[in-house]
Amino acid sequence: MSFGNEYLEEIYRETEKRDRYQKEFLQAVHEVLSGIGVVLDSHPEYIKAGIIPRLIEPERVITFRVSWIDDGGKVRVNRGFRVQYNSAIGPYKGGLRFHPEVDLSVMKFLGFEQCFKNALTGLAIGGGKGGADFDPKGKSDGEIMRFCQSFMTELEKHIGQFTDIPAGDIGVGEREIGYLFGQFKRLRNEHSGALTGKGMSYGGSAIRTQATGYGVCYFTENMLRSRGLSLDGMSAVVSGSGNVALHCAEKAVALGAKVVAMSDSSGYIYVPGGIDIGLMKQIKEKEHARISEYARCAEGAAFISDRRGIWNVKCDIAFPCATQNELDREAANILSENGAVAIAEGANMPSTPGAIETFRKRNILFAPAKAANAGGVAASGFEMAQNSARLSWGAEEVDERLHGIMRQIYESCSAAAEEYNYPGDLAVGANIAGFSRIAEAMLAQGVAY
Ligand code: NDP
Ligand code: 2IT
Repeated sequence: MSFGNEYLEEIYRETEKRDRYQKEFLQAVHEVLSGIGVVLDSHPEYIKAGIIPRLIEPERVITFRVSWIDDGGKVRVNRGFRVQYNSAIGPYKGGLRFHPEVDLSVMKFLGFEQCFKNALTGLAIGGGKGGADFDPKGKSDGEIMRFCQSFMTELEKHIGQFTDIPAGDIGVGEREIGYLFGQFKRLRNEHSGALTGKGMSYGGSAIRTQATGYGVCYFTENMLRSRGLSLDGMSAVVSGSGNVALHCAEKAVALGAKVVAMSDSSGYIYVPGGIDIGLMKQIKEKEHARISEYARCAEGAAFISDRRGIWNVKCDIAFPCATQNELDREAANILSENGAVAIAEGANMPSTPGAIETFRKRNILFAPAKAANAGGVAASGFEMAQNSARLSWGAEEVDERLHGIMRQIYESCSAAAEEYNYPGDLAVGANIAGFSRIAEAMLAQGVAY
């Protein structure tokens, strides 16, 4: 650990002591602190106001029991969470994740990252995250609905359009948001924008489903342009095959790239001639099948049952879009040796610290998650704006706004990196730009005691 700053080192040591079992959370805190020492040098008032220790500690953590009855009549119990991290710049905002690996560390790392990401969008949204250690795999539609209803019966007490606005994440898509919203409305007798990612028939926004993946590509185009490059003609590898991965792949292909590999948690498919994204969407979104199905349907496609092996596939650009810590130092070295020139993170914290170090050392362009995947939450912000105004914008208008916001995020990360003497380091730039906005808002609002 070295932040080149004793004050930050002391704070990190304290955090480590307090939250010693929260591996992912500590990793996220370490990554942010390692880039912001330079800001403190020119802003001693942030130290005096205790901005950093206050920012590290979530404003509120709610955990709750979610009991539900499965199709066999058996009572099941899961653990639900909502981490209301920081509301300095707006109401808490962030997704809900349903995945068996969800625990407090994962919730806190995601909530912490969300604060900076949301600040980067320039919108008035604070940071939060939630979810449950519920595994949607193999559950019937009825079980999913009953689980969502039970989950919302408790969550409803803590959210609202001016307080905290959840959305989707891993395992929570449009179907789950529908069931969650239905229960929220029933309990509150209120049809408001308290959730985003809603269906278009009841208050959703055009392009919200696509926004995270599309936004990753828009950010990437801005980043590549800085080296005179573009996605056009590049070969790409996209890990995952969920919401973010599918729309990232779709837009990459629309912009002229060839996506040669995609994955799920059971393995990856390799298609040297390029994946047919329409067919992939049919298999994943309509049939809800495993990715191996693609190899059965399409010629020239191979399925390899090794999910980490995807990074061995030669490509110009890699888009990790599945989950945290899926791309480690070894994978980063292989990507680099195979000639990759850029990495753009669609998932949250997909690259390990060792991988990020490798990208830096090897001068590989790196688009960090909190900037590159902010298009999803930005479109959620658009959905909130439309709900408040009782209006609905067309797809073209939303897409144009998304373009604008991703360009602005790229420019503010790039400018912050430049200003603080880390030219071209978008990871440091994102931390500085996000942090600076939250710090100013916290400073203005004083210390509550
Ligand atoms: P989905 O549930 O739609 O898809 C997740 C994909 O990742 C699936 O292909 C899944 O495979 C794979 N995956 C999940 N867990 C693992 C694991 N432990 N190992 C290997 N593969 C895994 O989720 P999203 O696409 O919405 O989310 C993907 C990432 O993007 C997450 O990190 C999320 O936090 C982030 N993100 C999402 C946003 C959104 O708007 N949805 C916004 C910004 C970031 P399988 O089906 O086999 O489990
Ligand atoms: O990680 C994320 O930014 C999300 N899962 C989306 C959050 C949101 O509120 O749209």
